[in-house]
Amino acid sequence: MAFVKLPAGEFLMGSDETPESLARVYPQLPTRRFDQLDDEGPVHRVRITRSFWMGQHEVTVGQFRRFVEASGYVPESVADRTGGYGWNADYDPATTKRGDAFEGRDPRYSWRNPGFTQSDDHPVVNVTWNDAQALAAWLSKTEGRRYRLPTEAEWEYACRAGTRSRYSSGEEPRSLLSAANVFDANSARYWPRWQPMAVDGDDGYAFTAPVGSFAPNPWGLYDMHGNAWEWVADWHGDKYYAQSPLDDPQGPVEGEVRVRRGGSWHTWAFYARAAYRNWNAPDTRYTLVGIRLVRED
Ligand SMILES: [Ca+2]
Ligand SMILES: [Ca+2]
Repeated sequence: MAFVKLPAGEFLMGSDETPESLARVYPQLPTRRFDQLDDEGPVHRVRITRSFWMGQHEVTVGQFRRFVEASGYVPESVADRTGGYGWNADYDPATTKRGDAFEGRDPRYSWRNPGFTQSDDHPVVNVTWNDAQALAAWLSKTEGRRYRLPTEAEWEYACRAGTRSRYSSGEEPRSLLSAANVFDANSARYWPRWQPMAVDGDDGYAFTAPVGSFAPNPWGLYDMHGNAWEWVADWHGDKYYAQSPLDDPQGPVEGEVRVRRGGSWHTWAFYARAAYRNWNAPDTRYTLVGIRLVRED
């Protein structure tokens, strides 16, 4: 795994953009979507007091396979026998009660098989927060250096890479076309009813892309926006930013759901913004969610 050393530093975390401003940039979204972003504010200053090494890429299928084979670890979707989620050309969300874009849970889907083709250099998906912890613990033990998930603050610091715009590539969704694999014209061929939500253009990938296929951000990190959502260490707290400490915030002490960041290959550009926060239970596995690790200095 390649890592990039990030310096200690400070930045402004979060967003306080108004619904009116967002509606101008994302006119295709219903306006109620812009009223659900309270957890992105207030914008607050954060200091990262120590340098750290950020994974240059998302953890790949090949890397995760080597971990599973060498450690004997059984990923949660296999261990609990309920499986993961997957894409199936014959599956129609409209005829299902849940209406989800993907079929599952189903034991035929797991980190090995999300229903679409992935080679070893694609980001691993259908992995849980607990699986990410197991990978970090095994690597730490094997290599004698500490690996872990980034904190949410470290993640946004790394994603922004000195920028304050909606994306590290700029303010406009179209700036993602060369910088991130998101829901685009390619993906819309498979989910035509969400065509209006597709970023205006073709990024070349309907499903996951090999990591590092797009331009890096200013700090040399790839796919912080898009490709696979990335689990971070923190519990999610709706009001956390208002009480977050200045130095090295670690998230709420307790919670029920873990944060994931950055959006994915199937995510509308609005939800791939640097400030956007989403979350799931730690045993959630899904076709869109993967891992990026930090190595300590
Ligand atoms: Ca795409
Ligand atoms: Ca990503």
